[in-house]
Amino acid sequence: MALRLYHFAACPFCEKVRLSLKHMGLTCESVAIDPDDRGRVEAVSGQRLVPVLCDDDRVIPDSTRILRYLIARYGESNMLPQSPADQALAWIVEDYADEVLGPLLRSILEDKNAAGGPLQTHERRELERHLETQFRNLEQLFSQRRFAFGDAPGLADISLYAFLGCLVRLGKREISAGFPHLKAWYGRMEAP
Ligand SMILES: N[C@@H](CCC(=O)N[C@@H](CS)C(=O)NCC(=O)O)C(=O)O
Repeated sequence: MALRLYHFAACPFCEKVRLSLKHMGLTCESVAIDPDDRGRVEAVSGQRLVPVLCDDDRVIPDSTRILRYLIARYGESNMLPQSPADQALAWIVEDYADEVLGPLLRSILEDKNAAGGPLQTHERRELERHLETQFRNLEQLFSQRRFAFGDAPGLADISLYAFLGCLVRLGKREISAGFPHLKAWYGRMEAP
């Protein structure tokens, strides 16, 4: 096994893979990419998006495909809950983080709408409302559980944390005290 990850720091999809590799106890060579120069990513994978994982001569683009590959190849390593139904839900949360939180947070952080234009006031208000709804749902979840599927973090927590962490770090925003259980979960995820 010789794992190599092409990535850059501010990418939440890359963060999800970095955190998962660490959680699984897998060591990996890091190839830090300049977001404005995709030459090395294109050369190795034939496309420009990061993350890309290489495992010897196998090349895997896309964070979800990478995670599915790592779990299938190297074992679940506490990434997935026990029951098959909960495992399916964990992958559904992973997809939710990519497809709902990802675009929402990106629009808010970059102040751009889906078409790439500047946000109008009413669009910004609508996005903040949508984010508030996500926070309310997550607050309810973590008011009942320490982590998404019990007492230890796994794929679902890592996926949520990778995206919310971008909002906190890049957007310099805090999880509001109005969401105490979500804030406490975030603190548990931050702990080394
Ligand atoms: N579905 C992909 C999305 C990856 C993605 O959008 N990566 C961004 C960085 S966060 C990127 O490389 N964007 C470059 C571009 O859009 O040209 C995944 O899960 O890995």
